Amino acid sequence: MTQQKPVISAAEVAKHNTRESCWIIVHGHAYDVTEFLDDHPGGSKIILKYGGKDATEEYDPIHPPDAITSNLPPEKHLGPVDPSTVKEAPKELTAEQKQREERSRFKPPLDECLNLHDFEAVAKATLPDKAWAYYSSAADDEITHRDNRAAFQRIWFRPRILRDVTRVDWSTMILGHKSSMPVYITATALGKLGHPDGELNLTRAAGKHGVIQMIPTLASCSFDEIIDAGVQDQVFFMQLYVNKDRAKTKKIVQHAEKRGVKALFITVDAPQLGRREKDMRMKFEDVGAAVQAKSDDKVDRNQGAARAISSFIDPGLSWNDIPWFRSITKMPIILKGVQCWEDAVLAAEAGCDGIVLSNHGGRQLDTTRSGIEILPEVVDELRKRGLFPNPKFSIFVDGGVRRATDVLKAVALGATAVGVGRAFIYAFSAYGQEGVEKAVNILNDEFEMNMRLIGARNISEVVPSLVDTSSLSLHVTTVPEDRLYRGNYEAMRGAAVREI
Ligand code: PPY
Repeated sequence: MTQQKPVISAAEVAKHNTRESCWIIVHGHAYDVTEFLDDHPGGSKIILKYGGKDATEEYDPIHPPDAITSNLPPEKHLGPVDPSTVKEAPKELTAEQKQREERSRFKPPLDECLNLHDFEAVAKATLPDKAWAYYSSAADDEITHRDNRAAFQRIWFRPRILRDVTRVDWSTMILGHKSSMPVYITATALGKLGHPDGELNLTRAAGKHGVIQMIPTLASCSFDEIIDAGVQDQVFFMQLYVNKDRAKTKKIVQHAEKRGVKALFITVDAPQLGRREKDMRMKFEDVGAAVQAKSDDKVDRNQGAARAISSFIDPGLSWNDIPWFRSITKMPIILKGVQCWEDAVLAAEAGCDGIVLSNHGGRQLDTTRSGIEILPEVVDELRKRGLFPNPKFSIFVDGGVRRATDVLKAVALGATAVGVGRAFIYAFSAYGQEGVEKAVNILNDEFEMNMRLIGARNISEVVPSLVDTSSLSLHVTTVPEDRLYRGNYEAMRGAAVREI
């Protein structure tokens, strides 16, 4: 439609830079956003900052490409802007950008990444401050975030010997779909903060390596873009934040099912978004991705990127909604964010197809236990009730997974597969699609070696007796320091300066 409209000059757009008449340019097209100003989930101030100008660079990381076209009525799509009239303003790099560019020049070659931690180190050095703050931040004192990692270190192996491990196979089935490893790429939002191709880096790598990707509700790329980037028969799951407006949720779910998504993971641990202080300290200015938000939501831009765009999520979601989800989709329904055996049992009894034992990467309630720590109690209680093992009810775990040994520990304790989120974002933030492929290859190498060393030839031989969990629930000492997270919590800058 927009293509048939007359070409507009940048000078004409520039005249409309006030609250009374506000036009912006996104991807070479002009839009009249005057009436949308107060409806913008990120508030009007940020749009007004770009009134009369090209907002593409600011818009891209935090909006799916179709956000503007699908939120504005067609008459507000003004038409293409004549590129010859657009004057590129000379770009002044900020001190932070200059430092990052400098560090990026000395980025280690991809081959030097030997494990998944390495991607985090490179991402920390090279990502823009806001992106690093958003991805790496966790709730409050980040204790749960650190313990997600530490919990795996409280499990020890009891390897078996002399089992002829010439051939080992770590491929598996996840919800009836083949996966090259008991790992899936879990949902993480705002992929374009880290890399211009955002989530597509994951899609392309996953398609090549037979790994399943969970598409996030708040991806930077549009849902259809992600599906379209998949190879034939590529398996996708979908992560869902449930909107207060159930009609919107229904539309999203049914569209996903129509496009062939194989399972629906409903996030149940975020009735309100946790305080990620590192993110909040960034005072994220543009907060627009939540195109589902309601017009009367107030936006506090001091709350960080995630909190500012989460107002559409329904805190009223309850067990009573499960039958409704069943009525609108035939996809398996998995609850993501279960944190105790009681809720695991309720989920099984409610007819769900599975659960993810997860604390949302430590980003929600601080000092909750890690998914891996909860797994044994969940398995025990389900087993007592005849609900485990059960091919119709799968248990997944996420949080802190960086090594194939972590995955094997979870599988030994009864998980079908584990989700890996941040490690893959860091991989593409640092090295694009190639980084994700390298991360998958590293995991494959680790699986081969570790399957041999624990004496398991295939996933069905990865059984509880291969692990010692006697220390798993001990919280008698403080969470140990870990080279991965040292210095991850960033203190208030002013205070740090005064200390020096
Ligand atoms: C998170 O940041 O933890 C998320 O799950 C994504 C998100 C982003 C913005 C609003 C709500 C959730």
